[in-house]
Amino acid sequence: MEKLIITCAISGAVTMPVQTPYLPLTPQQMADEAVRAAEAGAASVHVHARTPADGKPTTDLNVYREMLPRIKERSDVIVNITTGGGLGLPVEDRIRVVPTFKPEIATFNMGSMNFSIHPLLKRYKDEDYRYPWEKGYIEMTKDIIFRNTFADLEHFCKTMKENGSQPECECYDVGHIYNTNFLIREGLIALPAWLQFVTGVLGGIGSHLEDIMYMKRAADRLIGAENYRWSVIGCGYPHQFNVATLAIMLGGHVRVGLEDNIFIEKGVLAKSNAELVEKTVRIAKELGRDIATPDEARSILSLKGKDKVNF
Ligand code: KMH
Ligand code: ZN
Repeated sequence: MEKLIITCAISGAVTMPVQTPYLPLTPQQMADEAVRAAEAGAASVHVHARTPADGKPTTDLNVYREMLPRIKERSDVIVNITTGGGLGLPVEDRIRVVPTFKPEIATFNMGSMNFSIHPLLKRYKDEDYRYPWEKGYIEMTKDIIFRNTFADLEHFCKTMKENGSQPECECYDVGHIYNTNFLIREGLIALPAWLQFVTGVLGGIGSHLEDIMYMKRAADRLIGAENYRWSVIGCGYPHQFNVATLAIMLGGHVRVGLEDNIFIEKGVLAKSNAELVEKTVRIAKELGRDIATPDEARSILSLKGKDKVNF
């Protein structure tokens, strides 16, 4: 079996500061967490930007300028930048990271959808929130559409192609695999494609093992098993580790990290992203799957290399 590529999603835009004090919010904290996750075994780190003063999701390129070089100078890890940005952020602002920083990988969200975190509201009282923006942001997600129209998809993947960035096709449901296949047939996504099955988002498919098998079977049938590689995200606990274990067994790859799950064990907060990576490495080792280094992951995914990014 191919060595296991572990991606660590460091902070994201849907984990709220109220949920865990361990969520990195500033460029320095994110860079430190990214380097530690890489030392623990992540070949790739997935990053978003947040306003340093209050941790609110942003597409401000200056925040990335503070973060990206701090990762690159201390680690060989692959840096995968979001083009999802944050919920409610404009499409034009989301894609600017690609021509600006020319990353080795960027996320590519495969369709418009409801993407909501509003059930979090029930868990917290007003006095629990650490920052004034948090409650309104969570409320807003009940009534927005995470926009990724076909025109957006075409614009995003053309921009990624022009900048040598590998699109990571985020598939939140089976229809997104059909969309990915459509863009492959249109010649807009090169083969082998890199798919991320994103499970457990409210608005998308669940994280049951049957869901993962269904996604994989659909991709095998449509795209062809030899024409794509896949990784899986399970949002929340214990899904993050359950779906990771399945992927490890099936020859897929995995994403873990505080963007998707804040618990290391039932009811116990992970104190860092590295802790989540370490647990994944332990599971993989128990199951006899070797872990890919960043350079091994670059070769598996045919990436252009760290020297060709623009940061
Ligand atoms: N927050 C994840 C569920 C992106 O950044 O473009 C999805 C994600 C997508 O990571
Ligand atoms: Zn993300």
